[in-house]
Amino acid sequence: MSALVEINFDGIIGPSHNYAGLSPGNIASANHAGQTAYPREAALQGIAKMKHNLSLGLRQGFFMPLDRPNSGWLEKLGTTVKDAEPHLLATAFSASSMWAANAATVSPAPDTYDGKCHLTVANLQTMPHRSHEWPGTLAQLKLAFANQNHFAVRSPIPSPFGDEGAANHMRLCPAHDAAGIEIFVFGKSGGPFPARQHIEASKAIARTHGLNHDRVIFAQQAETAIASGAFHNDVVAVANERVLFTHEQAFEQPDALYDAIRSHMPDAEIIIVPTAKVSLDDAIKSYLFNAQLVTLPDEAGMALILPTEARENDAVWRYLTELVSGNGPIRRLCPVDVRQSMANGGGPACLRLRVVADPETIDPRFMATAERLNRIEEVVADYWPEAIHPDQLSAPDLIDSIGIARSKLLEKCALTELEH
Ligand code: SUG
Repeated sequence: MSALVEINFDGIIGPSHNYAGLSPGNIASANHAGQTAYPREAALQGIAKMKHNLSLGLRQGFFMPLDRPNSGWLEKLGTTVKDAEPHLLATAFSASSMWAANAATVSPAPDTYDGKCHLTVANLQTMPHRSHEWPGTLAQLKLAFANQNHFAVRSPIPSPFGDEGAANHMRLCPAHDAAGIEIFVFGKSGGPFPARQHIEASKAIARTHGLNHDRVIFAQQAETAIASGAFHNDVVAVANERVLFTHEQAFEQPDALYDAIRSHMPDAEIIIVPTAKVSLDDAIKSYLFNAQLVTLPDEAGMALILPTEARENDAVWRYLTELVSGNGPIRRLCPVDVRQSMANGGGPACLRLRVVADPETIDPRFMATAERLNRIEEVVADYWPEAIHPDQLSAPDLIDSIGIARSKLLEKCALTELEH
């Protein structure tokens, strides 16, 4: 018998972390464009979040940062790290694979026709700096989930259908190891910002993962939400087991979605945060929904692992404090400091990919323990650049130090086969 549990795989924040303003429609990325970033501090914040979650009794894994700047990608464009125009160099440099919620869409084994956990690597084709992530991500997924009795790791959905992975996918289930309902959230083009998740990609994933038609829902993201800066659905909604926690303005046709959920799962609990209490702008600024909504193993109830920014917003904190003081399923608030990632639009939930699996079936090199995180922390403290300003990206010393930093980490984690 295998024991299926939820494991959160966080992207370790890479040594090339910087603020280049590469994501139109992502307000934090635009607002911080051109500022100095602190990769060492960023990665330490990410590791502290993983340690925090381990201390709650949650299972934790991680992914390695990708090789940046991506010289192979620049080569395909007929240029080199030395000669690339600044905008292309920034595009090749991005540490955006840290946001592992965009690595893949995951359908756990109890939901699929063949009883395997299916993972489709996201093509991320809408944003140029993210479009070249998938080969590096796929290489890691193939290693981590190499056990073909339990996993099917799938190639990306072909162009032109944009797919951004788990950030636009939610699962409701009585318990993680039981069959669930999978909700695919897509956007429609035509607004001021790109709609990154295309319905054709979502439908293709539901088909290729072999999901039962009767347990799949497709829901359109509200156009106002995308226009206000919710470039992924996980900025305005999050689900865990039988709970959906959502902003009132997250979906284009919210009532139809709630009805569909209730008809599939009568005991689903839908917590709708009204605009009158938390405006869409406050929700997007504070990232209260970009929380990890987790079931606490040792306590009754669930916790929200939220960014500290949620505590700093009065309306948001008032709402949340009230929420956890009631008798609802969410009982605990755990603010974590991931400010360096937040400044590029990535909260606690963006930094992780949820996989429901038996930990014994996963390559142990990707699984976290407090001790392994300490060792990773040492590499980060010794080798990650302290600061990067976007004007510095062509500096040869910086490029060398980023390469060395990643190699040291791969060595420490015995993952040198991911070197190139
Ligand atoms: O794709 N930011 C990422 C943030 C991703 C957040 N993920 C989830 N919501 N799941 C993005 O927009 C900014 C990079 C820059 O501007 O340098 C960036 O890519």
